[in-house]
Amino acid sequence: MALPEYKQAFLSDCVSSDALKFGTFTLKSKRTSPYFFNAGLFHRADLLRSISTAYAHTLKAHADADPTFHFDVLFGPAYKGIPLAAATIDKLAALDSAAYGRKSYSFNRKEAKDHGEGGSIVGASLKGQKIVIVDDVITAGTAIREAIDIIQREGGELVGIIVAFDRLEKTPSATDDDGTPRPSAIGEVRKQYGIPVLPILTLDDVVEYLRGLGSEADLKRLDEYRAKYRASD
Ligand code: OMP
Repeated sequence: MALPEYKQAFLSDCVSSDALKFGTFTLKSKRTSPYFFNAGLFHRADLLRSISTAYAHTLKAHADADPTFHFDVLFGPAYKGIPLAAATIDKLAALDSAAYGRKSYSFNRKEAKDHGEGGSIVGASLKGQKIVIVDDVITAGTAIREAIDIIQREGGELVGIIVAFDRLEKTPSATDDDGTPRPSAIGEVRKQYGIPVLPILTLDDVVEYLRGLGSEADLKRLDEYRAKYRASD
């Protein structure tokens, strides 16, 4: 099935900016991966616009498909999530100002402030609000669980997570290539919290893209990697 226009546009920006690279990379999990997604490269103005527009479309597509889905605040965990949340809420309002023009964003301070307005949240309060987290990549799930803890501590209700890329990879274990089916960290978060975790792109999208345009050698390495580490959900 052809990718929606906004995914195609984002994928092509990922490749042209080198945010998505093919080669040999060592991951946090120590796995050797034939590709790497680096959201940190989206610092140029046109690329920030590209990634935030793609996040906005991803969230809107979900909300359009499920009329029971509502959120109040887009939360960007410090530091990487901060510009993403601000830029994405702006793009959502541009896509549909009636639906999103009065939604808010907020983020946490890394260190709590003990003077002035106090507290660790900057922007909209999370208390009693329906919260969506925006994050770049979830691999082991450490960072996202910290963000979920903050929301719970502040009395917010987590209703969804948007991420730029889902590697569709099972969680690492001591016997990493033992062939045992295991879920991904994203799959575990979905199940544990009963919420949608919505990626702009997945590894499957990249494989499809390479089938059309990429090198045969890259495609073969990605196919092999995907077969070896594919998550059970
Ligand atoms: P955790 O979910 O807390 O492990 O955080 C995700 C981390 O995975 C990021 O901070 C990156 O260091 C790393 N990463 C990517 O950003 N892109 C990839 O394609 C793969 C990884 C990774 O190391 O698994």
